[in-house]
Amino acid sequence: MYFQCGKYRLSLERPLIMGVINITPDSFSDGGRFATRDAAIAQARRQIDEGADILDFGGESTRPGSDAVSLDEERRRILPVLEALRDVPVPLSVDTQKPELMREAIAAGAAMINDINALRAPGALEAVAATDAGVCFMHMQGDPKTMQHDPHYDDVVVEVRAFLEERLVAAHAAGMAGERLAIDPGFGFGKTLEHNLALLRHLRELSRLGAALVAGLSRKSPLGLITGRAVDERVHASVAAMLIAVQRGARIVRVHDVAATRDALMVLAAVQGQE
Ligand code: HH2
Repeated sequence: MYFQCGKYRLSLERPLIMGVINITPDSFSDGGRFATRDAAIAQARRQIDEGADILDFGGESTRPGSDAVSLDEERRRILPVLEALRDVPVPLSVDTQKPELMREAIAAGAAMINDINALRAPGALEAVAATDAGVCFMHMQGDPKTMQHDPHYDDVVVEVRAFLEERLVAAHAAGMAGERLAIDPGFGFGKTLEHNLALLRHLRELSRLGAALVAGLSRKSPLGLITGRAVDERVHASVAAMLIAVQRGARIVRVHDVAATRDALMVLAAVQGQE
């Protein structure tokens, strides 16, 4: 199985590491650390050295309670970084909900669009479908401002799976080849601890939908609830959750701590090689 994004054809035989770089002042875990162009570029190069297979840039925090950012501001944060990294040897992904920025980012060299809103904004599906970029469709209940107020599902696994299936059907109808599509249950996006645990427990069911399965648990609040640790002390829990996700079918892991993730995946690969 492959994930095709832009000129890159990535084998999913081994799990891929998607390094997160938030060019924002307010992201929940790295807010402010990579908010300038130079800091974001340096972090991108560091993550490549540490073993990142894809770099995912965000110009708008979507942590619970966050406010939306204007197109101009998001553009100002993202585009100069993409332009500076045009020649790096890994695909660049942009985490955005805005169709205009999707188009501009792809023109500036992005090979992938990662949308927490799963291309539901008017014009978003069309903006990406006409290109050769890969796309990640993520599930979210509500919107970031209010999503953690009172999340409710009758059956979270059934509902998330149905949503992702519907988005895959929409992508196919828009002419997108299956190899360009990734799906993500959206850990922490309109979900209680129990909802997140149920999704992780049953992740295998989502891996059977035929698209590359992405999991983003890195440093998130469910790990804080389980361990009692603050956001900058959640690396070990993040690595544990990531390994569980991979063993249940995740093929792309979205993480802040690339080196720790890579070491853990090397141990897993060594053990699997002996089986
Ligand atoms: N999580 C975040 C943002 N984008 N995209 C995908 N596909 N999956 C995720 O789980 C996901 C995502 C939130 O994390 P982060 O980017 O670190 O924080 P913030 O939204 O505060 O910038």
